[in-house]
Amino acid sequence: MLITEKAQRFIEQEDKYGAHNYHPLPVVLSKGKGVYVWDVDGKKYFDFLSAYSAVNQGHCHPKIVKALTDQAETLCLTSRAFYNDCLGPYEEFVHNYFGYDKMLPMNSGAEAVETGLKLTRKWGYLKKGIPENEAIIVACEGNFHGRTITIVSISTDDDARADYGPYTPGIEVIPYNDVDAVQKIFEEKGDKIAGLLVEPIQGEAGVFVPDEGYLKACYDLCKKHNILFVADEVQTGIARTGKLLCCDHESVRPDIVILGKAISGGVMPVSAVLADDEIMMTIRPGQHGSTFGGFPLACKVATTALEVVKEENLAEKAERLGKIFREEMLKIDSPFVKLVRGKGLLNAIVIEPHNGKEAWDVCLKMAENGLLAKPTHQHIIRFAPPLIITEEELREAMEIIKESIKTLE
Ligand code: IF1
Repeated sequence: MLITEKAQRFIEQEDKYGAHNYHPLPVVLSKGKGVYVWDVDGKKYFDFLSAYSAVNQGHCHPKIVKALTDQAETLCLTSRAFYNDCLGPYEEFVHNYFGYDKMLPMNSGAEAVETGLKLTRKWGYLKKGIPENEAIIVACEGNFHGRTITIVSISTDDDARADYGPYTPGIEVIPYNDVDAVQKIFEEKGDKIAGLLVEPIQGEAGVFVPDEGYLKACYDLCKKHNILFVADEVQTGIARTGKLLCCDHESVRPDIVILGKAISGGVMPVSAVLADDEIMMTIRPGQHGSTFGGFPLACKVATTALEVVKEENLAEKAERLGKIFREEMLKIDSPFVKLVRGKGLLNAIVIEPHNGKEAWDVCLKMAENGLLAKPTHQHIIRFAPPLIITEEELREAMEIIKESIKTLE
């Protein structure tokens, strides 16, 4: 892949002055519109990462950008020391949109997960009556919930976790997609377990879709043992998988929903936790918060980004186009393609290394041909275009993917 001098300068700058906590593809982006991004040399690409599903509404969506700039000229930040005229309307909008009594606004996905865990523990002590400091939260192997110390304490990925100890206690990890494991731990320790934290699809694990019925079975076990079902929908939510929430596929209504990424259309960090009063009201004034959480700019941007999801039928689009994507990718007859999986427009191809080439090489070839995607776990490529993509654009993009795989053979 050709790296121009101009691009190289930006890469070297990051390399020299920035922490080395990422290993990006050697592409330097400077502009985005809809399903496309452009690099500093003006080359155009399909964006098939969508900032890890944050840009579901497409880059620089005019309506969302307008909400941002209008509000930016009016009032940006008040803190929660005072009321403002944006938060209440946003909270009521989210109540009507998702059907939960209340929301708690935060900024990043990790903060929302932390909030969900704090809420789960509070409920465990105040409502369920778990003895002080004995609450357990159950999570799943292969999870990705963010990067705070408590969250990496839950992680089973050595890269994410190693050398960040001592780890937060009170967490038990069981295999994912294994109902028996849930049943077993609930039967052994159910009276001390406050919540079960699950991703409806594991993104980082390589778009690992659990068996049909898994979420429902987990939910039913939670109800049986008076345990909260906590869904991390940071990546799967907001229409990505073909429904507003991925849990909707199994008609499961989580006790706590954690949202982030696309709730703002990728315009700024906005996250939220949804729950009904019996849970949400266990946190009282002074017991949790954030300077920016629910700030006026975020309220306007998120409201508009959620409106766009409905107005442009993004859930239905993701469902329909996702089927086409998997169908077409399965048709690729190549030693590289081992497996195609996903739901809606959150998909992955599992790559079988061939001729010394692996997923990274496929991604470099696709970038050369005008499509950006990123490998995860060395042999898996995630494909998650903005949901505003048209069928025609999708077909064009799929040609690039096929062509790239074919030329590598
Ligand atoms: C990075 C993966 C995606 C998430 C779920 C919470 C968060 C995330 C289900 C935290 C964040 C990210 C962060 C990003 C890579 C990425 C990712 F590859 F690691 F797994 F999307 F697939 N829950 N996911 O997926 O949200 O605090 O980042 O706003 O570079 O760490 P955040």
